[in-house]
Amino acid sequence: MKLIIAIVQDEDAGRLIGKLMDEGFGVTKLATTGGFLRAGNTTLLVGVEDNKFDDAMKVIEKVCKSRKQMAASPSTLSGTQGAYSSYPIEVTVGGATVFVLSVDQFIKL
Ligand code: 2BA
Repeated sequence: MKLIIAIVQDEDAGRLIGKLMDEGFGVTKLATTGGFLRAGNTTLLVGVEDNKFDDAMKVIEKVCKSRKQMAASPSTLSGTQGAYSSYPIEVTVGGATVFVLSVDQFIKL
């Protein structure tokens, strides 16, 4: 068994959960925050049998879209007086950031 940890954009989360559930996967949704943008995103935990792993990944790949977002650059030191400035930069977020873990045991009590 594998545990898929998928960090996705909030905009894709509802549809992704629906599609995964329709295909019989168990899903847990966590409300999370990205460290760089400091904006909300969604982390899904999906436990899948090895023979269903590819099917689950296909659903994630199909639903999750990459999008461009504006973010403030990290502050940079400028001038001699130690003034800090930041400027907007464009970043491409997603489709999905996925971690795959092997599961030792899956227990329901
Ligand atoms: P955030 O940390 O808010 O990052 C949002 C997007 O900002 C990233 O999209 C990437 O395009 C950009 N970005 C992140 N760090 C950057 C940096 N130091 N300099 C320039 N641009 C940077 P994604 O790569 O698609 O990541 C989407 C979200 O997935 C991240 O949101 C974070 O919540 C999670 N994530 C990505 N890589 C991760 C990792 N190695 N470990 C844990 N979570 C991760």
